[in-house]
Formats: sequence, C-alpha cells, structure tokens
Amino acid sequence: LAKFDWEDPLNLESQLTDEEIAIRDTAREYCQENLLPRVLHGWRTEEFDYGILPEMGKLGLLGPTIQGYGCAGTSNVAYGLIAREIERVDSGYRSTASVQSSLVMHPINEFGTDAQKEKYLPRLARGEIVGAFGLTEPNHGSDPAGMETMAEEIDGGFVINGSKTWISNAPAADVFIIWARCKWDNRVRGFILDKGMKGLTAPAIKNKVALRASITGSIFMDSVQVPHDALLPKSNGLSSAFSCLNSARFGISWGVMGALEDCIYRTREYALERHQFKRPLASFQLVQKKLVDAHTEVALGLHASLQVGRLKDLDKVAPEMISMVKRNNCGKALQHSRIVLDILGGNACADEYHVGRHVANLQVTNTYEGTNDVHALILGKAITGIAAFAN
Ligand code: TGC
Ligand code: FAD
Repeated sequence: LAKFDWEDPLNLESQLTDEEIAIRDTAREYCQENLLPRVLHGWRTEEFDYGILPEMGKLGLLGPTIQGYGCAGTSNVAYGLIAREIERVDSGYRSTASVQSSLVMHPINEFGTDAQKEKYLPRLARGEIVGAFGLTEPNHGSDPAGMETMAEEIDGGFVINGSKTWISNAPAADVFIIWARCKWDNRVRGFILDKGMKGLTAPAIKNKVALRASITGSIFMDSVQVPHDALLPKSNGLSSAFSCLNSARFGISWGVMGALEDCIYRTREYALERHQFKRPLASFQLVQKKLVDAHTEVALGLHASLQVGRLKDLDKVAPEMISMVKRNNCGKALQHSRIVLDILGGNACADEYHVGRHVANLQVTNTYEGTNDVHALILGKAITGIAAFAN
C-alpha cells in the first residue's frame, strides 16, 4: 500500500508533467520569497506595488499559455498552478496577474490584429505595462448584456462614452480592454484604450475591506476618441468577453485552493503549538474535523480543476465545466477558510496571522467573475434547459 502524504493527499504530483512541476516550483519559490514579505504592507496601505508585474514577467508567469510574443507557451494546467502559488500568498496579487494574463493579453491575442499583438503583448508579458479589463458597469454587473457604454463610429475612428466600476488594476493601468455596445449594429465589441487619452480617467476605489493588496477603480469615458485600430476586430458579441472570463475563471478555481491551503497550513501549525487544557489544540476532535473538512475540499477541488485544465488543453472544455469548478472551489474556499479561522481564537483578529485576510479576500473571489449564485444559474440552465436569469 502507498503511504498517505497529507500534503498531497490524492497525489496530484503524479498527474503533472516535469515542465509543470518545474513551473510550479519556480512560482512557489518566487511567491514565498518575494511576495509573502510584502503582503502585509500591501494589505495595510492599499498601495499598488509596481515592481511585481515586471518580476513575474521575468519568470514567464504572465500570459503563460500564449505562444510567441515573449510568452512561455505553457499548458493551461501550468497556468492554474501559477495562480495557486500566487493566491497562496494573496488573492489580490493573483487578481493583478490574472487580469493581465487572462483578461488583457488573452483578448488581444484572440481578437487582435498582428499589429496590436506586436504592439502590446511583449510589453504586457514583461510586465512593463499594466492592463485592465472593463466589463462591469455601475448598473450592470451580473447582467453585462444591459451595458450602457456605447461606441459610435466617427471620421477616423470611434467615440466611446460610458463608465465601468470595480475594475482591477484600473488606476495603475496603461492599457484598458473596454467592452462597449456598438451603435451601428448593437453588438458588443472590445476596444483597446491607452492611458492618457482625452476624456479617460480611472480613479481608485479606496478603503476596501478585501483585496487590499491589489488596486481597484472605476473607469470613466467622456467622449473618448480612439482610432479605428483601437477596435479588436475579431471580437463580436458578448461571447467574446465571456471567452476571456472562461480563462480567468479557470485560473481562479486553482487560485482559491492555494488560499485555502495556506489557511490550513497556518492553522494546523498553530493548533500543534498552542495548548489549552494542557493539550495541543490539534488533539481536540472538533479542531481535527475542521482541518480535515477543509483539506478534503482542497484535494477534490484541485483534482477537478486539473481535469478541466486537461480538457482545456485538448480544446474539449465546455464553459459550464469552468462554472462548476469556479463556483465550487470559490464557495468551498470561502466556507472552509472561515471555519479554520476559528482555530486561531482571538489571534484570528491579527493580520499577521494571515488567515483573516484570506477570508476577506475569498468573499470577493466568490463574487467576481460571476457570483456563486450566477454560476449556479448557468449550471441550472444546463441541467434543466431553462434560463432562470433570462426575461
Ligand atoms: P447568454 O444569452 O447566456 O449568452 C450570450 C452569448 O454569450 C455566449 N456565452 C459564452 N461564450 C463563451 N463562454 C462563456 N462562458 C459563455 N457564456 C455565454 C452565449 O452562447 C451567447 O452567444 P451567442 O453567440 O448566442 O450570442 O447571455 P446572458 O446575457 O443571458 O448572460 C447571462 C450570464 C449570467 C451567463 C452572464 O451574463 C454572466 O456570466 N454573468 C456574470 C458576469 C461576470 O462574470 N462578470 C465578470 C466581470 S470581469 C471580472 O469580474 C474580473 S475580476 C478579475 C480579477 O480581479 O481577478
Ligand atoms: P449584482 O449583479 O448587482 O448582484 C448582487 C447580488 O444579486 C448577488 O448576490 C448576485 O448573485 C445576485 N443576483 C444577481 N442576479 C441574479 C439572478 N438573476 N438570480 C439570483 N441572484 C441574482 N469587473 C470587471 O469587469 N473587471 C474587473 O477587473 C473586476 N474586478 C473586480 C474586483 C473587485 C475587488 C470586485 C469586488 C469586483 C470586480 N469586478 C470586476 C466586478 C464583478 O465582476 C462584479 O461585482 C460581479 O460580477 C457582480 O456584479 P454586481 O457587483 O453588479 O452585483
């Protein structure tokens, strides 16, 4: 019989290629040595750390699945493993990276011209420039089809009016992927806007109670004039925006498992050291059950995401599969991080114990990229054939 390894309970390692293991190890070392020491400062100050994306770029962690343009050309599973390592430190850092990779580089690569790819992808891959993705609006979050941002064709290009809110990276961004309804045919398309364009502003949303180590903002577009080549010409309809979400949601499904793993490791360590009633907390059955429940969900969640990743690599993934792992892993990570937090007792209140920060962050991961309930409705539609969210 094999020996049970609690740190890899279902032997995920045996399912990974040598390349994926090497990428995972590189990402883990970078995150533990370079991100972990900075996270409390980022969390306390809400300051965006401009050094992080260039560091990730140097290691090939940005847009890793893209072929060419200075990108690594890895498997989707490797992308997931990177997200897991970054989020083991903080969901905000993973957010910064996944917006850059899945929501900015991916649409340029999928829907852009060769010139747009040459212009933006190598610099985004090196982390020299920061990207943001604007889909959500003040009046339209779960229902982006109702968007009010409008693009109108004018002599020499387009004029864009509208606003976006709760946009990761926006205040720090050099490049904005903006989704707008086109006045001439009512279709939604993506546009690339550059920082500094007249009428474009991106103020920060301050005093967040979560994701404080990443920066979030609004985007206001007051008659922003852009040339014709700002349009992503192969984007056509909301499904183009959703294809970016497929990639980001897949990454989040891995990332949140990393955050929950960190909560488990930290509370296990604490439970072994801390004594009450002359015994370690870890000796109490109720404490063990909390750890076991959380630990089991991580093992199941990682293996489900692995399967989705392998299907994605074979081009055999359905969006509903991604909804399933995004919803389940985010929900379980939020639920179980909150439960193991109890093990810290009063120290749960102190940010240097890190677990409370993960719990706060995981409320957002359970909300953005489609709320837990919206993904339930996507799956409900697949099961029943009835769209509960449609009119
Ligand atoms: P519906 O009629 O269902 O679909 C419209 C068209 O889109 C197609 N489609 C998809 N295509 C590819 N991938 C998917 N996942 C797709 N889902 C739908 C669909 O086939 C259809 O195509 P066509 O050709 O027939 O037009 O659209 P609906 O308007 O009824 O949508 C309902 C719903 C709930 C599925 C959708 O609106 C939704 O997913 N809402 C959630 C919104 C959301 O996820 N927003 C995320 C904003 S970005 C973000 O949060 C970034 S945070 C990142 C970070 O910081 O890490
Ligand atoms: P709403 O859509 O108003 O939903 C409110 C509640 O109603 C939720 O519980 C929801 O589940 C429920 N609900 C809505 N419709 C239904 C229904 N039909 N049936 C049952 N319940 C329903 N967006 C971007 O475009 N780009 C980004 O980079 C980005 N980054 C973000 C970063 C942060 C920190 C946060 C908090 C959000 C970010 N978002 C981003 C926005 C995010 O995607 C939205 O907040 C999310 O999609 C939910 O939309 P909403 O906030 O408008 O909530």
